[in-house]
Amino acid sequence: MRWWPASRRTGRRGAMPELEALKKEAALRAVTLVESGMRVGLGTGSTAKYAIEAIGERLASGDVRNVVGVATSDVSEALAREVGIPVEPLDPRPLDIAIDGADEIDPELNLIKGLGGALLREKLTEVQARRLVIIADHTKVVARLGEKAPVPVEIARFGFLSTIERLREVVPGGRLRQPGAQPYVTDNGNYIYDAQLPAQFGPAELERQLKGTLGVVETGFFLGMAEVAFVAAPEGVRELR
Ligand code: ABF
Repeated sequence: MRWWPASRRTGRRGAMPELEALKKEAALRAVTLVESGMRVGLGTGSTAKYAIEAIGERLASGDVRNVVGVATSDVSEALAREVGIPVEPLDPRPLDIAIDGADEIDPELNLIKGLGGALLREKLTEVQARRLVIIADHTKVVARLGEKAPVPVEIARFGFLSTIERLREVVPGGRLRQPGAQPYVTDNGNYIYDAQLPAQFGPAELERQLKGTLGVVETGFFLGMAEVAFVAAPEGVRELR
């Protein structure tokens, strides 16, 4: 079975066993929503990995039939194939459901995603899902976005140094940093930089400013997209809506 880092960019290894068990619980709860004949958006990350594996198991057991996956990264596509989920490319048809992890979940179910490096394909896929179902452990729940994580910004590789300069004018305090020793190259051949967020800011306004910056391809703000989040904690799985 493929080894799946918790985050392809930060290289954070799989979390402690009990946290992994919680992530798996959240994933299994979400996968109960998958029905025969569905087209399912398959997320990226160590929590989404459990959902992909569980869908594969339900297909193998005959519990569901004719489920097709649309993957949000090369890694999730490879895992889907490995567990026997037929995979199709994203096309204009709506998806019945998409199941994915997140880096932060606020009380309004606004999300920061993309520290796994797949934000562009995730957003392109998940915006076409009738239902976006988020799965996470309790450490991802925050009172406000930016509390624990930066927001990743995918930028075109061509002229990226100029884009970085433009971004430094937009990001509060100009706090923009490369996530590692080298720029992280996404599946789409773009770079990802992380924008540190201040205590007070408006996510929708900042998203508009970032997206309006020449050279920016997409951001890790997923605002108003999720229908429900299954969040696993030691006391059980909570359903946040
Ligand atoms: C994907 O997986 C990304 O949007 C997000 O950055 C990451 C979360 O990773 P993990 O589930 O491993 O914490 O959903």
